[in-house]
Parts: sequence; C-alpha cells; structure tokens
Amino acid sequence: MSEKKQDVQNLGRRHFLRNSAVTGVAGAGLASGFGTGALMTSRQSRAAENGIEVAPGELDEYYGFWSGGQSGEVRVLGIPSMRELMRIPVFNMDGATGWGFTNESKRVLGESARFFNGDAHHPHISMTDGSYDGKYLFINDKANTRVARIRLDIMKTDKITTVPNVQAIHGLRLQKVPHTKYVFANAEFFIPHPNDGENMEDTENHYTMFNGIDAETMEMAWQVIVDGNLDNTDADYTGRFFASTCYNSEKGLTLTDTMRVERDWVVVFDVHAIEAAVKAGEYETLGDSDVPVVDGRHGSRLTRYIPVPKNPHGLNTSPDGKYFIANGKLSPTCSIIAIDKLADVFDDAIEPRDAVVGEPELGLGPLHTTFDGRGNAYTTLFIDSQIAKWNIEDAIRAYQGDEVNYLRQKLDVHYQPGHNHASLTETKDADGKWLVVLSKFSKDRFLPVGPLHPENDQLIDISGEEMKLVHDGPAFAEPHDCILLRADQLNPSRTWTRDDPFFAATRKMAEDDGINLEGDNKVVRDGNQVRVYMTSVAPQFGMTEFKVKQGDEVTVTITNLDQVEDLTHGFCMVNHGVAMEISPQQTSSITFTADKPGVHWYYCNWFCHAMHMEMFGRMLVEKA
Ligand code: K7E
Ligand code: CUA
Ligand code: CA
Repeated sequence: MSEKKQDVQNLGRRHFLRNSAVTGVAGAGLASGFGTGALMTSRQSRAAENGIEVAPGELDEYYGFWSGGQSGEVRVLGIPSMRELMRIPVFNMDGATGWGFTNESKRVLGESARFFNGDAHHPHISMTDGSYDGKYLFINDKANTRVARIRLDIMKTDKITTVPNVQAIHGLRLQKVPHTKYVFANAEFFIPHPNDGENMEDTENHYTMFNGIDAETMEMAWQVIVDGNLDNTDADYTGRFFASTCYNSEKGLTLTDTMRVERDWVVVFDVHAIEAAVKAGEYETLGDSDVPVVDGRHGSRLTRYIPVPKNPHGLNTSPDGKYFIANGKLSPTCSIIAIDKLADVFDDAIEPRDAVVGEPELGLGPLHTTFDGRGNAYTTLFIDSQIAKWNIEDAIRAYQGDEVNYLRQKLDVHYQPGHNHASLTETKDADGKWLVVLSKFSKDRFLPVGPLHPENDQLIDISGEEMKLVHDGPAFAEPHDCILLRADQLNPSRTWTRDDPFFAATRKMAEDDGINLEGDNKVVRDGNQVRVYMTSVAPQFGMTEFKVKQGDEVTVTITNLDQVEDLTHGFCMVNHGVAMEISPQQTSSITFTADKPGVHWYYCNWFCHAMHMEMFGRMLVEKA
C-alpha cells in the first residue's frame, strides 16, 4: 500500500466528518471510519487517491460537453467522475426522445430534417465579458454544413441554421467579448460560385468563406471570401480579431498538393472592419441568398494573412488574451501570434509574419493546445501520442535567442490525441485543474468489441507541477472536442415551464382548435387530418381509446401534467415507428399516417410508475 493511501485510510471518523465536502477524502474516509476499509477495491482507492472519485450521491464539480462527431449528438459528462449524464440529440435521429420524429424537433431541424446524419466537432458555450454565461452551446455539422444551438436551460437543440453558399462547416468559435454576439464558422472546402455544374475544373476562382452568424437569431450576418481554405478558428478578448488556420493555401486537390509549400497561413479577420463594410453596403450577394458577402482575399483591408508552417490545424487563444497559438501539424512547432501586434499588421506598420513572437518545437504532429491560466500551454502531439506541457513566455524568450528550456513535461497518452481541453480554458477564468485529452485510438486499453474500436477520453490532473493521468474512458464515434465549465456556471431547469417557446407552435395549434392543453382530452377532425389531444398523469393517458379512419394523417399531442421532477412519460404507437418523450410540464406532438385498419395499441415507453406497464390505450382504425 502506498504511503499516501495509508494516510488516507488512517483518517479517523472525526476527520472524515470535518472534510466531508472534499470528495476524494470523503470516499476513503467513509471506508475507514465505518470499518469497511478491507472491502474497498484497489480501483476505488486509486480513484480516491487520484481525486476523481465522486462517491454515490455526490455531484461532480464540472460539467463537460462532448461533441458526438459522426453520431451527430452532444453528450454531457460530469467531471472528474467522467460519468455520462445526458445525451442531447442535435443532427441525429433519436428514438428515445423522438428527436427527428416529433413536430417540435422537425421545426428546429427545418429543411435539413431530411438528413439523418451529422458530423459534430466543436461545442462552445456562450460568453459574456470573457466568461461562460451558461446560456447556449453552439456546435458545427461538417457533414451537412450546419450550425446548431442548444439551450442549456432545457438541454435541447432549439435552432439549426444551414450555412448557404459554402460546403462543410468545420472550425467554430464564439465571440468572447463584450458578449457572444456572433458565432464564427469556417467552411472548409472551396467551391465554384455559382456551383451549377459549369466551371468545375479550373479552381482559380473557386473559394470558401468565413461565416458570421447572429448568436441570438441564428440568422446569417455576413460571409467573408478568403484565399485558400479554412480549418480551425478562435476569437480574441477585445472583440475585434478572429483568426483561422488554413492548411490548403496551395488550393490542392490531392493530399500531395496540400503539402507542397512549407508555410501555409493563419488568416486574421478584423470583425469591426467587416461590420463597417457591411453597414456601408460594400458587399455583394450570391445566387438566391441575401447574405452580405465581403471580399477578404489578399489585399483586402478586412483580413491579414500570417505565414506559419505547415498545414496548421488547431487555433487557440491563450486565456490571458495575449496570443493566438497555431498548431503546426506537419511541422513540429506551434506558432505564437501576439494579438497586441495585430493592429500594427492591419495598419501595415509591420509585416504579418512579424506578429509571430515564438515558434517552439514540441514534437511530432501538434494538433491542439489548451491552457492552465498559469502561463503554461498543453499541446497534443498526434504522431508522438503525447501531450507536451510548455511555458509560453519561455518559448518567446527562446525565440529571441535566450537559452531557456520552455518544455516542462511530456506525458504519454493512449493513443493519437486530437483535441485536448483544460477546465474553463476558453475563458479568462481558466483554472488549471483538469485536462481532457480525446485520443483517437484506444487499441488495447479496453476489452475488445470487434473491429470498430471506441476512442479513449483520458482525464489528466494538471493542478500540480506535473500532469498526472487519472482516468481512461471509452467513447463512441467521435468526440473531436469537448468543453468544461464549473457546475455553478449552469442552472438547468428541473421541469419544463408551460409557456416554453420550444412547443409554442404546438400550443398555438391547440388554441386554434379550441383546445385547453391543461386538461382537455379531445379528437379534432379536419378533413382527413385528425388531431388527438391528450394529457398524461402517471400512470394514465387522458384517453384510453380514440378512433380514426384508414388513411388519416394523425397528429397526437400529449401534455404531461405531472409536476414531479424526473417524471417523464413516453408515447409509442406500436408498429408505426412513433415514439417520443414527454417530460414534466412538456407538450410533445408527433404526426403519422394511420395506414392499417384495425386495433393498434399505444403505450408509455418511459418507466414512470409502478403501474407503468398499464399505461396504455388503443387507436381504432376503421377501414376506408
Ligand atoms: Cu482537430 Cu474537427 Cu477540431 Cu478533429 S478537429 S481532432
Ligand atoms: Cu408513463 Cu410510463
Ligand atoms: Ca499546405
């Protein structure tokens, strides 16, 4: 037994009571205080020792939001336990909640409801004055060129915008200061304009765009044409500058072509200048779209192009607001761009490359960097399967010629890390406690589950001098990125409120039908459209039977009148592909065709009561 574990287990009961708020100690203290120390498995005691044990009944200190990659969803985890708390469907269909099935979700999905897939990479939380305000989470869909917003009070997606005139939204970040007025989204691939089947071979005039979306309305604000392509992006802490990496300045159409030059670039956008140009009417529109398009290619006063090596990937702003860090990928370096030099670059007082104040060599395949708020940066090395911890100011001194070692530590991770993310790192509140690294390969770290392996999300304690790996967690495809905030920075609702805008359109429909959703159980016929309104109160639906005719288009609207926290009902119409969630005080609706005559049972598919099995009813379909 290690000395530390011995110490922990020797804590007396009084000590335990005094420290019960300290989760790690409490778990171990409980074991010794009540004489069950011998029952404690080595795994539990190791968790306690690592400070990651969150004992039964205790709550995590941080929320983590994980993008679900090709699964198209967002997952909510508790940190440090790494327990999965919730899944929020976004770009995917979800049979549990009825996402993609219900009328409420289809309204959010809009015209893109025809897509069943997404590719979500970058979840980011809205900010006010450079701190998370806990209001919204935004996420990109590379697969179908969309940006979605999740309301963090109800943890549901409430807006999805398809970005016009471009293909594949990848990098996404938010304005940090004075507040998240814009969502900035990089479109990765250049295309011809118009993209109508003409002009497909000569790529000379093909281009892609940087996109500003109004965070409150989720409408397009403007688009900026750039040279090359766009990968990742981040914002500064003044509200003026945004920076994006470009790995394909060559405009290559093959892998080899994208690696031709030694330096690609970071393109810096002057948001104020873009707003002014749009306001002055200095823009065009493309095709049917009325989104203002401004030209940010070389020579424009809206942008500057800073050369950096080579096929750079991640772009990360240090939480002190001083630097943009571009991660070199094909170069073993990161490029440190001094944000306070950018005004001079835009004024042409200095060359763009003069804004680079450091270029530390870190190892092979630097992809993403995160920060501890104490002047250190942590960069994932994809090829080396490591995280490099390095000191930013020392790296700048080394660039100036001083003999100083900026590297602090390299830690093996398992294996091939993409993003890493430290707690509160995208805000000025970066607290340097936890770091999550999202490893793309898990190889031998878990029980084998067939040719498709899970990924490995690892938790690292960065509160001390040394990084310490404390947890492995398998994850399904493919959390590119995650974001951590303190539990007290969010305040989710415990039940719905009856006037929530999420189901306002359904309430309006009921009102137009003369229905009071707070208690009516009625069938309204309107030609061959039948609208069935019912309530649910555990363990009963307000209606145990309704009649329709074969071929009717049936809309079932259910209002869950239960006010008890956590008392969710479901509605499932057997053999009709119909299922949805109705949480306390929620109204949900779903539309389907009653195409088969006969008796069709419906039932509650969320366990709600001892008599949950008995919560059912019958739809009687008369022959046409
Ligand atoms: Cu590096 Cu899409 Cu942020 Cu994947 S991206 S790793
Ligand atoms: Cu209602 Cu189960
Ligand atoms: Ca390149």
